[in-house]
Amino acid sequence: MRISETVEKYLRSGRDYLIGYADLRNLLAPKYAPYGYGIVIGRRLDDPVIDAIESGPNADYYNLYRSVNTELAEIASGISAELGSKGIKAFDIRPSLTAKDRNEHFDQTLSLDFSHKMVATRAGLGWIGKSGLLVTYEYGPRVRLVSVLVDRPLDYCREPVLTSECGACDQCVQNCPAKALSGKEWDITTKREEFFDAFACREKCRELGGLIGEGIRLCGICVSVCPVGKH
Ligand code: B12
Repeated sequence: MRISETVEKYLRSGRDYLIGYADLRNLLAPKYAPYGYGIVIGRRLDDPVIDAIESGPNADYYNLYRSVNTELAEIASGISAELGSKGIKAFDIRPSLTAKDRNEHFDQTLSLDFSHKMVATRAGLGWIGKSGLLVTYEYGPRVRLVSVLVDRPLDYCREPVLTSECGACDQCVQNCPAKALSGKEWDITTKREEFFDAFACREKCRELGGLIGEGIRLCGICVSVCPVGKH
C-alpha cells in the first residue's frame, strides 16, 4: 500500500491542497520519538476571502478559518486512523491550539513543541517568509496546515527548503498593524524571536478579532498582502 494513496483518499473534492512528505529524524520533540517522518497537508484558502482582509479580518475570514480547521482535523485523523489500521504507527497533530496546549510554557513563549511550518519546509513546499508564515511556491502563505507523523520512511520526499526567497519584498513588514516583523530574512538557523514578535502579533489579533466577536483572535493581513500566491 502506498501512503500517498491513503492521503489522497481523504482530501475533499473541489478544493486545492498541497501535500508534502518529510524526513523529520532528529527534529521532533522527545514526546514524538516513535515517529521520524511526517506528512503535511496545506489547504489553499479561498482567494476572495483572503483578498478582502487586506486591511483587517472580517466574519467571512473567521468562518473560513473555523471550517478549514475542522476540515483539516478530520482529514488528518482519517488518514492517521487508516494508517494505524494497516499497521503503520501514525499520529495526527491538530491545525490549531487545543485546550491542553494552553499551559504555562505556552503562555510564556507562545510556542508549541510542534511546528507544521517546519514539516512543510522539510517537505520542500516553501520557505518561511519575513512574516513568519510558510510561503508556498504555489499559493504563497494562503494555506492552512495540518500534519500526520508516521514511523516509517516516506521515500518520495522533495528537497528541504533551507532559506527564504523573499528577497527585497517587505509588504508584510510594512503592512503589519502590530509592527511585529523586523524584516530579517529566515534560514533554518534563525530563531523566530530574531524576526517576529509573537506577543505583539497576538495582542493585535486580540484587538482586531475582538471587533468581529468576543474572544476572537485573528488578523491575517500578512497572509493577504503577500504577493506570492496573489492573483
Ligand atoms: C502559537 C501560534 C500562533 C501565535 C504565535 C505565532 C508564531 N508564528 O509562532 C500567534 C497567536 C501570534 C499566532 C498568530 C498567527 N497565526 Co498562528 N499558530 C500558532 C501555532 C498554534 C503554533 C506555532 C508555534 O508554536 N510556533 C513556535 C515556533 C518556534 O515555530 P514556528 O514559528 O511554527 O516555526 C519556526 C520553526 O519551525 C522554524 N523552522 C522552519 N523550518 C525549519 C527547519 C529546520 C530544520 C529548523 C531547525 C527550524 C525550522 O522556523 C519557523 C519560523 O520561525 C501554529 C500551529 C502549529 N502547531 O504549528 C499556528 C500557525 C503558525 N498560525 C497560523 C496563522 C495563519 C496565524 C495568523 C495569520 C492568525 C490568523 N489565522 O489570522 C497569525 C499570523 C502570525 C504570523 N505572522 O506568523 C498558521 C500559519 C500558516 C502558514 N501559511 O504559515 C499555523 C501553521 C496554523 C495552521 N494550522 O495553519 N499563531
